Amino acid sequence: MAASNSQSSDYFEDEDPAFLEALNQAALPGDVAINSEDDDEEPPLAQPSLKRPYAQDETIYGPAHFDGFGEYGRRKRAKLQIQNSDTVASGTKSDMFKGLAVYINGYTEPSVQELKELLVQNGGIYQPYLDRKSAVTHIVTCVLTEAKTREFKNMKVVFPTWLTESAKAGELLSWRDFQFVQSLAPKAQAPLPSGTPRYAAESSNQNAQRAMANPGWRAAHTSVAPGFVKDYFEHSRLHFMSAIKAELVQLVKQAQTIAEEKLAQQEDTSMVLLKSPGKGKGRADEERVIMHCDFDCFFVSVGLVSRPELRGKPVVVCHSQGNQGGGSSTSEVACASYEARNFGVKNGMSLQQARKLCPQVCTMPYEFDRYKKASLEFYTILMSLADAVEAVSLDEALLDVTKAVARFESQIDDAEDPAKAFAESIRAQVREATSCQISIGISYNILLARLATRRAKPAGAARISPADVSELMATLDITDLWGFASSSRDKARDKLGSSALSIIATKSRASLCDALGPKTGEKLYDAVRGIDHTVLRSDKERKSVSAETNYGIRFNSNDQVRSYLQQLAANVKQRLKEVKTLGRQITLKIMKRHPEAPVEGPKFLGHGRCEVFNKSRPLDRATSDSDIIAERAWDMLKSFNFDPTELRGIGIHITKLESIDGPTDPKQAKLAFDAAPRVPSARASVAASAIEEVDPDVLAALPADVRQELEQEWRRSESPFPGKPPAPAVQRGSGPASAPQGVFPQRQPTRMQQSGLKLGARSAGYVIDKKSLHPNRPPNAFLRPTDADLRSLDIDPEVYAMLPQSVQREQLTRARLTKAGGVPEVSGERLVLKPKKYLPPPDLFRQPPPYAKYPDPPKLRQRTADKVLFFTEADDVQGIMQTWVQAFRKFPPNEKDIEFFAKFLVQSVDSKMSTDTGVERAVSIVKWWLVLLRRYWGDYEHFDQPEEEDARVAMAWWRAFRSVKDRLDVVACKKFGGRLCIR
Ligand code: DCP
Ligand code: CA
Ligand code: CA
Repeated sequence: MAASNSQSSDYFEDEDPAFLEALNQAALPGDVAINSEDDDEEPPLAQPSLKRPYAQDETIYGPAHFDGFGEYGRRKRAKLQIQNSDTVASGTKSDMFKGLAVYINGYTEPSVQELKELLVQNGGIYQPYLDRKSAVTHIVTCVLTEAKTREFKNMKVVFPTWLTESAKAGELLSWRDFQFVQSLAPKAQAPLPSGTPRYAAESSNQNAQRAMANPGWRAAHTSVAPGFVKDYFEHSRLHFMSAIKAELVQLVKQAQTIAEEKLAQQEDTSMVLLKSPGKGKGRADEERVIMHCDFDCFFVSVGLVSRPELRGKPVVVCHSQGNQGGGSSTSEVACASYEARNFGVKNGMSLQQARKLCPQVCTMPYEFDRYKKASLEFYTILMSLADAVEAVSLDEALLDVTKAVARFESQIDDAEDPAKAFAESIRAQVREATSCQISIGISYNILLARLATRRAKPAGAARISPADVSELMATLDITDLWGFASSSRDKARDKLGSSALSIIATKSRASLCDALGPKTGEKLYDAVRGIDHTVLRSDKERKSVSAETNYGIRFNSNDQVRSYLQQLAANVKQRLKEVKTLGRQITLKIMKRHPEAPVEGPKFLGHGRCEVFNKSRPLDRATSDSDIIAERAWDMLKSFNFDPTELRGIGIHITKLESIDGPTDPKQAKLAFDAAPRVPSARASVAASAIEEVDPDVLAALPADVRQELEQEWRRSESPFPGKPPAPAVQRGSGPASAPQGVFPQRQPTRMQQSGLKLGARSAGYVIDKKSLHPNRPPNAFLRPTDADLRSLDIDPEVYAMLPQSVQREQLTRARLTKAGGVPEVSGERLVLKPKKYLPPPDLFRQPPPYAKYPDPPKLRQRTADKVLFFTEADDVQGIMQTWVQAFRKFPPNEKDIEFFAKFLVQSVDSKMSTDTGVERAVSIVKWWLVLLRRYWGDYEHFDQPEEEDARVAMAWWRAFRSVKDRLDVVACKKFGGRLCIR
């Protein structure tokens, strides 16, 4: 191999004479076959005798060629050949393997080391790499996975015996005779007498034989028995398990309907009506709250409800054998109680085995109807509480409760972990309804929630937060992760040396994909980092899209009503658009002042005591057209013939929904035609208080103290509109559809929104964040104004003191509004609270945002788990490198961080395991570092006046860079005879 290639390379600095000398002098096996006229990157050719019979297959069977990888590859391989030649020097025996370049795959017998020695001592080349850059003439292996079989299908794959037998014979035997064949076929079977079916050769079940010999028993227990089919299906657990999958959809639907009806009957609908402040929207993945709910030993738990005497005992559900008997039964244990599990009894085990482990085990029969009943209760509760529910099985469901937990949090006082408190409340409700325990795993994605359930069981709730992930994963095996079968475990053991996640966490994405296939590899790479993009597919269907208003509804004429309906319809249209849905039916809800209620109720602009009327009509077609909706609503409203001044609330609900793309989704299609709208006929309701729908802009335009009063009032109120927030399919990662807009769409953000206060229209799905509202102000303080305050509002304090409190409030509020200017008297004309556009005063001085400070500059090492090195690929490291450099723009880099990076890079280049990718990776990372340093401190690259402060930081960075580069060069010189070229 001539050292003629002295052109500069991407990876190495100029030639190192000592290395070139070594190269020149090394007697490299395979040199002989190289055409020295040719490109010096040509690999050794295959042995001529091997080539000949395959001349026509040259392109397939010929050795793989070096490609343009360049100097690094050449040197790497040259180095390898020097090593090969070292082995030669230690004792050449023959040159029978001359021209062979052999790659040894996986575990072999004899060992790789022995084969390697044998090969090289007899003139062959051992190739530890198998990539497109390597010259490999043969692959030696004892076993191949399916993937490898495909990968190697065009190569010469042989058993190791080819080499060992050739060595014994003293000549190269034909590889053909040792060609590798996968031994998938079962061991050769002894021939059976002709005409005998193979199963007849197996030993027979003596018990069955005996039973079959008894005609009476046969008549009663086999398929000839009357009602056998019916019985079979009634008692077959497996049939039940598969049939229930189909039934589950129906059961879950039923649960949703029941849940809705229950909610509608509840007095306090605030849980349902209040929506969190747009929390679902654009949420970071890690802020989601996903729960995995699963019954503890489901069949047993249900069975124990009617058999309390068996509680606390080892019990199993199987085809009942009574408390005795069954010792020889092959009946399968469907479910074992935790007490039985303590003896080692498991679901799916034979009863016989269970009895061996636990002779006193009690058995219970199947009770399929009861399982369904318990499941219906379970789902009814979940449907009423969760934002989205995915039914996994009768005893198991996945929930997205992101918003539900936020609502829950706003209603309880300082729970340490609101998600956990919410889970406990779900558990309590299920326990109450079914007398069974469920366990709940909580986390921010499905994968982790499922893992959390294992911690939670039995009878508990457990949460895995981002900080727990690496520690948890380090204790697990691949099969502990949901969705990874034992085949993945076997592949991981075979190709990665281990199926422990602590080991898998150190592997690159590429090597996982290589070992397990791209899809599983990617999934596993993410999973060990606690990442799971699985979408929760909600079975909780959206039944309606609506907009309701019941605050400030005061009209004088039908024209006003009509134009208001148009606004409301426009809002509904917007909401339909957001969820890409059309509707086939409209329901108009009207609140009319109760004949006995005062014209202006106690609450300012509230709806007061009302009668509620509903009317539904089909729309001619599935639509979201606001004109059609408004017109139909107007027709319906006209038909009531109400006096417009009596109206206090208007709501439009669109039901019988279907996807905007047409009813392609069978669920949606069904929904559009099946789901009867559960609209009660016109019913009067006495609404004592209300939840107000108010435009946030209107609110923002009010003086602060008036606003506070309204806020206080609202917190005490509830709406007469039973309904529930629609439940969109929750798209993990992308977040659900955006929070619905206020009644008046396309408004600018309000002042309150701008100032960060979480307050706005109830219809817009906001919740008042109690803590953010005037934390230091005693409640009701604004209700007790000082005399001076009152006088400043032209109110006589003495008169004020004599008024009832509700009148006081109204007086006060109105006076303040009047003083604020712009709000007309309530009586007379319809009150139009026109929102004021918020424009910051031109001369308003705005504090510039403060500079971020790093009181304690972050340590790079903190970014990774201590035990598990979580980045192994250039992409990962480049990202971290960038974060590091950016975070330390005002600081010199931390010595420990430099050391950390240096070690990582040196390892990449130097480790025994280091491969081409190791060096490529190190080079690309250091190059990226250089880019970053030049970006920020390019002027200081060759600077030598350390007095300036800026220079101090810059020079520290450059020093760090050079020191790391020097260390890498030492290694590179040792390994490859040249320094790395980074420019
Ligand atoms: N089942 C079965 N055969 C099996 C496994 C389960 O018939 N091999 C049935 C009975 C179980 C039910 O499915 O009660 C639910 O299965 P789970 O895997 O959820 O197990 P358990 O609910 O029994 O126990 P736990 O969830 O507490 O581990
Ligand atoms: Ca279970
Ligand atoms: Ca289960």
